[in-house]
Amino acid sequence: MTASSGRRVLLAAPRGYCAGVDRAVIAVEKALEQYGAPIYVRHEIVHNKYVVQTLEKKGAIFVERTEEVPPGNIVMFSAHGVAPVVHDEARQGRLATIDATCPLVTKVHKEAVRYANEDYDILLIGHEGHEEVIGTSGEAPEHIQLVDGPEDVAKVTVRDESKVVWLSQTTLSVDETMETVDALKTKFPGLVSPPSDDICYATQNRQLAVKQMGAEAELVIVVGSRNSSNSKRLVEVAKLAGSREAYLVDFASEIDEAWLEGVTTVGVTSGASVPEVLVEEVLQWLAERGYGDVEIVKAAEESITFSLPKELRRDLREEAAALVAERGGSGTSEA
Ligand code: 10D
Ligand code: SF4
Repeated sequence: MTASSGRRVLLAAPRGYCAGVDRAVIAVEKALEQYGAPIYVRHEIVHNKYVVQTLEKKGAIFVERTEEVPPGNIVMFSAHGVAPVVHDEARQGRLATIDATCPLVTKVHKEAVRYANEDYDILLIGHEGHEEVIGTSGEAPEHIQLVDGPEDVAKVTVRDESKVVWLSQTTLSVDETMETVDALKTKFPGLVSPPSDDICYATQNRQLAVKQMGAEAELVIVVGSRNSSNSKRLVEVAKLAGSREAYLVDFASEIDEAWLEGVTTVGVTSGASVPEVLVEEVLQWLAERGYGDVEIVKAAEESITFSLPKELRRDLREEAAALVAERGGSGTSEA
């Protein structure tokens, strides 16, 4: 098949790793280098199957609960953030900690604490059960209620309509969130907005790029894992932007040849937790089927970076050993 067949790929830019994911993945690698295996990670460091499998091979052990980590070890908190109670659990379990929470998630935690201290009712727009929402809600459980989309607005009740603020998860659909906010504002005209966007720059930019390609691409392939909120949103945004079909795949091997029937233009993008090597494999797969002509659809420039968690500058193995020794070194957890 030649390029003259008109078959082509529109490749979104930006796509893939955001600054928070890059920082978190490097933090696990550095911790393994500095302290040696095992490094325990509470929850998937980022929601990507390939990243988790690769880090497991290097000596990371992923657990869902702090109590699963034996005393005297190092545990890292994932980029999605944790509730304060999780820091308490780690102390109780005599664990040295590294916090890989994305600074933009921490920003939302701080907003939640500030509004809770001012006794606001906080309406947190986000997806029920998502790790980030669990962490943010844990900052002020008595003040925060979850609003999981516009259809949830009807059931929201507040103590004082003049003291209500909305905050959000960082990886939501921008358009759907604005729908939810509009519905909340109709119900509570005095609703206060967060001081700056909670949906982060990376989520917004990846959605913008997909919107730009959605009108032209009959098919959009989003590389990302099933549990990745921001990756799933890209599929929804592609369909709303006009793409006939949009699919989420972890690996090129999951693409179905039948998806290409009657398709001239394929859009390709990836979620914020997806390494570029997985996109390259998808591009290679498409090129082998006549879609070798690749055009970049650029929606934004990104240059933001975050410094690594400060705990990586300390001797955490020594700290973890001291935590066990100071309480008698029995090796049993009090948590
Ligand atoms: O599910 P998600 O989109 O929140 O997480 P993922 O790990 O896929 O992407 C990075 C986003 C983070 C850590 C939340 F800010
Ligand atoms: Fe941080 Fe945004 Fe990346 Fe989440 S998606 S880790 S908030 S930069």
